[in-house]
Amino acid sequence: KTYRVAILGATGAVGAELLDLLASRNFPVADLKLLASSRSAGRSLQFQGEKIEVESVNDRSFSNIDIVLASAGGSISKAWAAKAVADGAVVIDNSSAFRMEPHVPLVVPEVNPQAAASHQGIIANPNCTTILMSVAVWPLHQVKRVQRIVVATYQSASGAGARAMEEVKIQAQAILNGETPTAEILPYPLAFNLFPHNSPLNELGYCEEEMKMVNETRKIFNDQSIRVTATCVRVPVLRAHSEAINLEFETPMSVQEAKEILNKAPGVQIVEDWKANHFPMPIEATGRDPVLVGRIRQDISHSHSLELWLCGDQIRKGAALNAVQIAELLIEKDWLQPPTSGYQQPVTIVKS
Ligand code: A2P
Ligand code: 11C
Repeated sequence: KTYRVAILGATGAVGAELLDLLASRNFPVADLKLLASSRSAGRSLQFQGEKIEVESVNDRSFSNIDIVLASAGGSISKAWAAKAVADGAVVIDNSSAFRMEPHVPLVVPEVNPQAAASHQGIIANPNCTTILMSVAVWPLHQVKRVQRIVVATYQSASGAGARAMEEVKIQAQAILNGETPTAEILPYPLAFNLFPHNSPLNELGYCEEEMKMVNETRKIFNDQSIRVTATCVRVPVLRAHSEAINLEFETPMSVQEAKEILNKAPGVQIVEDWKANHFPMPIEATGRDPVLVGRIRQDISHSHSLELWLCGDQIRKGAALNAVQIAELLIEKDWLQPPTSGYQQPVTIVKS
């Protein structure tokens, strides 16, 4: 069986990766529709050696579509997801628009695949930093409960989109030419610099990105009591995020036990060469599927805690790959059936 697929945001960084993954994973595509803004209408993109014209998203875009992979930002998802569902499609949404709504499953296939079964037409792909962290932490949490996570992120430019990636290169070139870099997409020059994540701050001093890590982790783990605190930072790396994670367990977990668990964990690859001081790096995570985990060590300040370091391709497992894996899961489990009544706006919306 094959499926009619639409990519909303096909010209973006995640859109390009979705195209690549659908081809390389031999996703059963019957027909592919590429959607973006009117700016891109008429452009062509390659899929399996064929040129497909990009269309400006419109009222008729979702008729005869089975699966929509949406990655054009929250406002675009809010504007179009319900329409796509009403037209009979299932929407796998990469934006934050629906993640915390109670009736929308928030899915990392290695962690909570069963959550996808109860979808009402929209399934949310978590925030990239949360996906990478949950793939590494969940298998440990299954064996010995993690009661608190303290995480610091080192997030690449790709998280701010394709144009931000281009901007960092231009900024780097400007600096090398002895010029002063300018910033239009990013809030400040990122090349040879870093800055705390620029999403809106709440009254407690946490930015939205940090609160996504708190709230999304709880929802994915289905554990409202797990305590999470995060510091999110943008760094001048093109497309892989890194995270320094401290895990406090209810009862002690040894480094050896953690390594044995992570060695068998789906989606994880341990990268550790202590003699060479070689551990996960963004350049080695780039273009790769697994979350690279290393520097697994006892926290010398707490007998129940471990430290670890990870890197994962933000565009791939942090976004496009996770979305394609959700689509594959729906097909494999026969959970794709369109809802009979369309997407229902829930009465209460839990704010992230
Ligand atoms: P476009 O290239 O036409 O602007 P990124 O996150 O890498 O910046 O990509 C954002 C994606 O979302 C792009 O494909 C972009 O298309 C798309 N997009 C942005 N605004 C709209 C819109 N108003 N309608 C549809 N797609 C949009
Ligand atoms: C970043 N993670 O790196 C963000 C971008 O909730 O999907 C994606 C925001 C989101 O800035």
